[in-house]
Amino acid sequence: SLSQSVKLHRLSDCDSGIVEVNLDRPEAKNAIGNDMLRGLRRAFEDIGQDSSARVVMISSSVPKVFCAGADLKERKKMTASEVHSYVNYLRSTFSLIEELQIPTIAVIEGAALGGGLEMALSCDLRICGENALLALPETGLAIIPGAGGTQRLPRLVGKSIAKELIFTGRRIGGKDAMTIGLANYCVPCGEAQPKALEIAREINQKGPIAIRMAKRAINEGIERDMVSALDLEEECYERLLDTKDRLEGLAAFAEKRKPTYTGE
Ligand code: CO8
Repeated sequence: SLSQSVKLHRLSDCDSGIVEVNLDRPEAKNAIGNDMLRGLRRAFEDIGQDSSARVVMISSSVPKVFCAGADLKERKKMTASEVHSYVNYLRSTFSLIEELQIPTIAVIEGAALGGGLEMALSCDLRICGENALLALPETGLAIIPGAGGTQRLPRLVGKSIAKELIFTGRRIGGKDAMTIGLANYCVPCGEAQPKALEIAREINQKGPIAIRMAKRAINEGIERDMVSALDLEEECYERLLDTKDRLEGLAAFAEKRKPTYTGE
């Protein structure tokens, strides 16, 4: 266990490669206090070092909540310079999540507010239960989203919808989140985790280096102009040519069997 409030589970057998980061701070609705933030940091540093990790799910074991955002009680006691270093650490932790080479899936049952939604925005996919409640309520607290929300939300849903959500701080449900492209799926209550696992398993079957290169090409390419983005795609594609897994994929196709990829 990395901290009181963050647990890291590595799944086994045919699901080995799938890692679950579980948020468990029921008394504060998974608010990101210092202990949780350190736990998240260590969890993602750990996963970043683990060459057997293929896909990550971030989930909550607290009923009806994914994460209530920054810990507003701890913050009230912080000095200005403590708030400053806390927010910097939060920002860099979310960047670490975003820049992880393998895919990440946020499993959102219930509230994902402020920093909680910003954490989910740092993931590659978001799966919502029907009871999901997503918002960036910061302007109501006389601040702005400060851990990536003003940048990652518009890149995902477009400027106009992101502005409406940030200016009003409005809470939206899982279905609306799916409609605007914020969530990949909205499933019945309690089924977000199984849906995420189903997707994680699909990803886990694919060529591991290919998945990493695809993530890199998309994430870095989208920030570039088209000519340079296509160059990046070529570079990522070429990285795959000499892999054993590529030959295994071709052999499996010819032999009409499922490929077994080793990540080499
Ligand atoms: N921080 C600390 N404690 C919290 C938080 C929080 N964010 N959210 C809930 N809690 C605590 C409550 O105070 C309560 O404690 P107690 O039992 O001691 O009174 C306990 O958790 C249970 O909460 P509720 O009774 O309210 O539980 P409900 O199930 O009725 O509601 C909600 C759950 C919907 C999550 C509700 O608690 C809520 O709306 N919480 C506030 C969420 C919020 O506004 N979050 C945004 C924070 S702003 C932010 O994250 C900015 C991050 C970016 C940083 C950059 C800044 C520059």
